Amino acid sequence: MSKIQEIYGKVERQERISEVEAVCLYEDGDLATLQKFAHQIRSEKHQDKTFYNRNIHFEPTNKCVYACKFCSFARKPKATEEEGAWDYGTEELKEQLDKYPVGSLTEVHITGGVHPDRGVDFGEELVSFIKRERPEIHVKAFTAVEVTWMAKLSKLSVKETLTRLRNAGLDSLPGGGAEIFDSSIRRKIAGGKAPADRWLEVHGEAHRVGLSSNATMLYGHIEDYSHRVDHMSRLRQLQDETGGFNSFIPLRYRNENNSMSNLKEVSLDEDMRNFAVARIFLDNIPHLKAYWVMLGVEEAFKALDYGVDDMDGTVDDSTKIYSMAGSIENPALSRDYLCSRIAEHGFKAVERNSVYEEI
Ligand code: V47
Ligand code: SF4
Repeated sequence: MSKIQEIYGKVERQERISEVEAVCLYEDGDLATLQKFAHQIRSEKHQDKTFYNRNIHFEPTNKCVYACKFCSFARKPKATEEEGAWDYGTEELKEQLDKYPVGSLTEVHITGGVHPDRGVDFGEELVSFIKRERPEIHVKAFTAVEVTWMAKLSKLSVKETLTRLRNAGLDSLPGGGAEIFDSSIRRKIAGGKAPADRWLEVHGEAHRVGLSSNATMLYGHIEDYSHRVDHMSRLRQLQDETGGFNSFIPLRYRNENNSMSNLKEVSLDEDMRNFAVARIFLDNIPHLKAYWVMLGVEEAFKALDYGVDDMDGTVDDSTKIYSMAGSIENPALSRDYLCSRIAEHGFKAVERNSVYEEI
């Protein structure tokens, strides 16, 4: 029996596959076969349900002490408004929240640049403001990179920082800042910012203090398949220990307006291959998310056939990270649109809260 047939057999028997086997699936797996396996796994976990939520983003600043090469969003710490930089606080947050009547929103996702002067106090201020104004809203805020910076600036441990944020009302961490864990690739594209071990430490600590989280992977730039598998393997290992990850979110590198714009974006088939292998390999992370804002709406619906069970949310034109990198301008989907398109694709739309309880 050929190597690939042996791996197919393992997947069919629902056995965990190794890193070497996952690389082999990426390289030699037949896309239709990967699709079939990924679909079987998602059907077993979630039947025909496809999850979404009603969420907005709040991006408090795009000033950043780092200069990741793939980033189209960040401005230098001393950049001015004329140069496209912004600093928002509770006033702007209030303006944003006031647009939404009580009950029309279940989550605010806060992330942005790593601001040179904003430590844990600023994080606490934003989170507690939302909890005071709108206690029913789930606050998913601050990537592991932002948390690491807050801890450093406020001279606290990661655990102390997370505990303070949790006590202020933080509910979970988003999955950003993971990029690709391999140190040689990470150094080239995201030099200087929290290394892989720190990212994983922050999420492990978050899980231990009672905050769940998500995990992303930025792919389709200078990494190869072994780097993607290494990335997912480290997540799988941490998940075995803590069980705190809700969803895995592969993010295809978008190439406009950044320092790696010379790279071509990968094809749609490559996106689908990536979703399918992720669904097969990450047997212990319950949800696989297609973030339509980044991937494109049609592409995200297509991904439902490749193991994806979550479409993220309505977003309502509240994020700039992706449009600045060449993705959808003014991203917003109504609940009706999401539900009818999910149904058109043969799935049942299910509104969820941020920890995937059905609403
Ligand atoms: O870490 C930045 C990525 C991430 C580009 O947890 C880019 O539910 C592609 O993590 N091309 C931040 N990707 C966004 C994020 C996220 C999004 C949606 C939901 C959740 C969640 C988390 O955006 C960064 C980085 O990997 N990113 N620039 C780019 N040019
Ligand atoms: Fe800063 Fe995040 Fe952009 Fe990197 S990806 S430059 S950390 S905003």
